[in-house]
Amino acid sequence: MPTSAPLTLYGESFWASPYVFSVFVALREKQLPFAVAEISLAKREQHDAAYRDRALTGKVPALAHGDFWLSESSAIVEYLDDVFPAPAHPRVLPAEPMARARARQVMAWIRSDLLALREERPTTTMFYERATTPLSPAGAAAAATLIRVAEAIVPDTSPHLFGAWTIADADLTFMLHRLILNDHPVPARVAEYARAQWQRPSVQEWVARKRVALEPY
Ligand SMILES: N[C@@H](CCC(=O)N[C@@H](CS)C(=O)NCC(=O)O)C(=O)O
Repeated sequence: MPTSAPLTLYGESFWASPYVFSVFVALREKQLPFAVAEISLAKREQHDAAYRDRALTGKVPALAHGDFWLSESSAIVEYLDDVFPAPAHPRVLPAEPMARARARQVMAWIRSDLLALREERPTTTMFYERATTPLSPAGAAAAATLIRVAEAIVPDTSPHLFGAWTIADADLTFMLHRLILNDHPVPARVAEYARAQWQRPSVQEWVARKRVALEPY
């Protein structure tokens, strides 16, 4: 695949998916030109054979690079760093192996744990109406775990987890904003880290996006 082949990010119409967010930010940070195609989850377009058979999983995001299709957001992020390497394209994962492993750990954990928090503070409460019900004991426990881990890994002396910005900063910040935007108390140092990360231009481009009215999906 020539690296100059066109890139298309398949996202969803409400611009609320944390996984599409991660790939969108990675593409922007790598300064790659790309098109966006919106799949309507409300119309269940992710299950249309034309999309599903290429994306394999029938989920968003998928990235098409020419005729090569890839889904799973963290696989896409790693592909982008492999195929569009530094210094021509800024890295989105740390260069140093232990830091890179830690970044992947944070990303895998965010994608696989904290289910109650993801369910009770869905991303629609970040970009549409705020949550109206308190967290259940399971949701509160997940929030406490997120805060404990963030307190352990957010450094005192740097605005980023690994010296320079990486996509793990964006993913952790997105997860923390499920709490922050819904007025859940977050310790000052972690809140300050997340609020500063939220101002990053690639992140703000996503946040400030004009969104269509929310439909059930
Ligand atoms: N592990 C996947 C998760 C992707 C995912 O769950 N995407 C959701 C949108 S946030 C989706 O496509 N849902 C539609 C469905 O499951 O039918 C990734 O990291 O890309």
